[in-house]
Amino acid sequence: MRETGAGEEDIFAELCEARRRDVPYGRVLSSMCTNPHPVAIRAHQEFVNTNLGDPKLFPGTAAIERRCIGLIGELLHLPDATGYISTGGTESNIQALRTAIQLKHTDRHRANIVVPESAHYSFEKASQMLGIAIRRAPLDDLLRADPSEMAALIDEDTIALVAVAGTTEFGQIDPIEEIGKLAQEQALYLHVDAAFGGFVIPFMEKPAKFDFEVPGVQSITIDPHKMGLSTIPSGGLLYRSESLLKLLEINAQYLTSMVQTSLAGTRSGASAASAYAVMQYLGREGYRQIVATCMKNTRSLQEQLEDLGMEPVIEPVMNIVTVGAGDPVGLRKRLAEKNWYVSTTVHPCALRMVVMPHVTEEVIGAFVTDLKKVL
Ligand code: 0PR
Repeated sequence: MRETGAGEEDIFAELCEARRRDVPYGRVLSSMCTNPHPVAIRAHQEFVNTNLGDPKLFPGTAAIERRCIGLIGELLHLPDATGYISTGGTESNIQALRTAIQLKHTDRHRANIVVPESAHYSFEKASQMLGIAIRRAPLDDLLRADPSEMAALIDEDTIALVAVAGTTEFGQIDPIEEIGKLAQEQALYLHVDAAFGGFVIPFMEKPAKFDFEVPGVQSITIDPHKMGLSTIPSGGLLYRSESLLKLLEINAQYLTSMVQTSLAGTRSGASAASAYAVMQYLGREGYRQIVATCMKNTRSLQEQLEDLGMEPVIEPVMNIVTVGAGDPVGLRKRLAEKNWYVSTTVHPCALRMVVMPHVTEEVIGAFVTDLKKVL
């Protein structure tokens, strides 16, 4: 660190120069994040010095977090759900599995969880950190979890099942009602990862059942910083009952609140304020319009790619397009040379594009024009 401070203008010149090197969202078709809504940014700024790690010092901010969880609970068919605003899907998934361990009181070094092969890599992190084994069940032909394959992996050391509502790679929705039945039959904890789908599925024309409406679902990950248009970091972890959240309580006597359930200690209230503000501002109608536009653009991109001879891996269920393309990894690199960012999937290998709100008709038009050049 320097001995004496630098001038503010010099510092900001350096920061702005660095920021200019970042890829603008208008060139990004690989991300589940997008430009936050202006109302979310304003709320974030207003709460930038708040700390929900010590909620009794910030009772107003803590009340906003509770209202925020209330709104998300309503969206997920359980208005009195409990939970908290986390840093994102990874934290929520880790914490949900921590809850399942606490609930079972089993020897965690024998414990296992059963997840579909499509589960996000955050479950791998959770498995390493929590010291539990992860068993991956093969998918069906449409890349959804196969409940019978999951059932075959369950044994007496299984502590939880995971289902995904909006898979990271293909945007597929698992048959959560069936998996819910399986969880109930086997008396197992069921966590649904709707990090991406949570702010999409409820606003679709024919929403699939994926939330607390499904008996057996105990907790849900849902991220405002993805399709919720909140600022980063803003994740959600919701529980069917308060007793589940309480299993995470750690004594923290020196705090004003005495206990803490979140994984992060010090955590910004901006995450909750931002998510709350944008949900209030848009309402269901606002999100419905956003999702309808994303789905229209998804179909348009899909058709334009089909015209170029690229076959869809699955018909898009949500706003993610995946297509076969001779050498997807090579194509991805050639597109990056033209300053377009797409991603590739692993099983099966395909070119993947997430049609977030910033992926407009104009963006798609310009993207397809350049794609034709590199093909
Ligand atoms: N669950 C699912 C289904 C996810 O898709 C993701 C993230 C997570 C959990 C974890 O969420 P956090 O990253 O908030 O902890 N999926 C994206 C991915 O891994 C995250 C992402 C977003 C990656 C933007 C890149 C990017 O530019 O692809």
